[in-house]
Amino acid sequence: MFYTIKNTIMYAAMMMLFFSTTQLFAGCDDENVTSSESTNENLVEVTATHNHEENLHLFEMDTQSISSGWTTFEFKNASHVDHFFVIYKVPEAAIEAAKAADEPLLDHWFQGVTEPFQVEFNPYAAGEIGYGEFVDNLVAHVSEKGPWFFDPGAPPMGGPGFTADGKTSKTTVQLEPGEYIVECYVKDENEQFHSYLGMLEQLTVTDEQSAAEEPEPDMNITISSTKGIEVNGNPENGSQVVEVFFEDQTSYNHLLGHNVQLVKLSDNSDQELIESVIEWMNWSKPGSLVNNAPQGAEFMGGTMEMTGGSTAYIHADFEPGDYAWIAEIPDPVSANMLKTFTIPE
Ligand SMILES: [Cu+2]
Repeated sequence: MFYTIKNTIMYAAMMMLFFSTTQLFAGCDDENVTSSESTNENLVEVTATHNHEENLHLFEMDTQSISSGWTTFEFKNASHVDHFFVIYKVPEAAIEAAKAADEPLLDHWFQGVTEPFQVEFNPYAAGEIGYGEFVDNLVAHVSEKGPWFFDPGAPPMGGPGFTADGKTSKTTVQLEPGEYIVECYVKDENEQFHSYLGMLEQLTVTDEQSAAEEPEPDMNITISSTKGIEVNGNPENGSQVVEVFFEDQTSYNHLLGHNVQLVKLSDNSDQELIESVIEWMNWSKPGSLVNNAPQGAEFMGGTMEMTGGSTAYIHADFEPGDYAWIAEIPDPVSANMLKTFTIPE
């Protein structure tokens, strides 16, 4: 079943490569047309909140619709637990299936993907079945309710990475016109995914091309399955724009691909702390990716998973201290996806 998922992702990646190539040419034309217009940031402001009465985790977005092109997401975590904001492009097949079922797209996604994930995860989290059986059950359930999730697949388009409670992070990605679903799959103490508890929203990217320009990076990161995280340039105190290029993408044994997270550490030579952070980041382990990162680790944002060939820009705000770039994969050390660094006083 990993093979199926992997093939799906590779197919999606190939399609994205095709789309991004065509968009490259479209973008050149549009730039000429809009060059005399003033630039704007094409900003979506998102606030993560918690409704204590009903135990709902929510994204409050200042808009449900935005023009296409470079789009910046300002993600304010106003709740008591950690969150992120991952963006998936909804395939046309899902839009058609929702229409055929006479269901709103968001409901159709919830029933096709979000609910099956939670329903099949429950017995595994309770220790009643093993991981392999959970994955088999999950694939069967999603194939029945939301087959478009595997074929043609919903390409991940990045979005603000892990952001600690009380923190704000900012990430820019390029979005083409279409329908998108955004979610957070951090879990609560009952092993329930935030997406299942309300953190699932729809964003429409319109045909209108925004005048927002591609951000100018201060430093670059490249991530790939073969070389891991490669950092070019030194982070400095203050605001820094970090370009992240996804050279490729693949599927790891937690069924997801790689991404780049920025974490502030009380001491980045503390191996026990780093081990506990790695352990915490793995959603597929019961007890992990629950509520808040371990004491001594504070997530500052990053970029969620993207298809190979994609670029995201992280708007980081550094202060003196210890940090690491880390991918949310089960064994980031072996994959060369853990890079510690220090911003001097
Ligand atoms: Cu969350």
